[in-house]
Amino acid sequence: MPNFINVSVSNGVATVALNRPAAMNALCRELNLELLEAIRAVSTERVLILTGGPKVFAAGADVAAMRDATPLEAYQTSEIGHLVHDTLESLPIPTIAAVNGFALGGGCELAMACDFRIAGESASFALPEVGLGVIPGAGGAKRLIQLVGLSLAREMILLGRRLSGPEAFQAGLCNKCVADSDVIGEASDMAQKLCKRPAVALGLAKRAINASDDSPEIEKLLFSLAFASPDQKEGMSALLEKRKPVFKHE
Ligand code: CO8
Repeated sequence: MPNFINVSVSNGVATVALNRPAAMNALCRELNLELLEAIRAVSTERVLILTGGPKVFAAGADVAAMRDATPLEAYQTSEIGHLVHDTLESLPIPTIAAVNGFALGGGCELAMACDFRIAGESASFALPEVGLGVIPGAGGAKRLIQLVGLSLAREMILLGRRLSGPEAFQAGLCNKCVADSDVIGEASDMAQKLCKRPAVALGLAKRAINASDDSPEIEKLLFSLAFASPDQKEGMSALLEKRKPVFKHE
């Protein structure tokens, strides 16, 4: 049984909840290892919702554990962060971060590694690392630039600017901002919509999005691979026959 996360699955929707309330879900090594195992384990479900619960998403890497780290230990912290976030990003199923409260440092980086972010109004997104004498260490700078652009990313990283839920939505960091009490419900609604869509095409589209910086050959191959799924024939036939598709997700 994991100590710092809870995992549940219902009708193909996996929910992984960070559960280290005494330290505001600070991402210690053990929590990261549990998260890695859980993410891999739910990769055969249809959708993953990642949440920190109703109060806080995650207040970053564990500063208490990091303060006296040697450069080599710090490298290992960054390495595990990259591994968890890259695994999350490359999962074959869509992922949704349901964010209430603080998403700071590594917590903000973790949310950014998900495909979608639903924020509560009192959410707070920031990369405060420079103020602690370090820098974002789990791929956050690159993901932030992709989401909000270089100008705002510089403000957040170099000046420590925080974004509230509504500001994060306006900036494109979040897909939706809702009342705090509606965050999980909104994430579940999105998960239900995703479950209705053909799983094979979703997985291929996600890979194509992640590989959009790479050679166009990858997109050509992923596009052609979609034609190996019966859902391609069904989706196109349904359109031509003016009926609703019935997908097999195979
Ligand atoms: N690490 C360890 N413990 C933490 C952290 C943290 N990041 N954040 C909060 N806590 C602990 C506090 O020490 C406190 O513990 P205790 O009750 O034992 O004293 C408890 O959580 C509650 O915190 P506060 O009393 O401070 O609560 P407040 O409501 O006053 O403040 C804040 C909440 C604003 C979130 C404040 O705790 C804070 O600023 N925390 C640090 C935020 C931060 O700077 N995060 C960035 C860390 S660096 C980082 O993430 C680098 C990422 C590198 C790669 C990641 C790989 C995984």
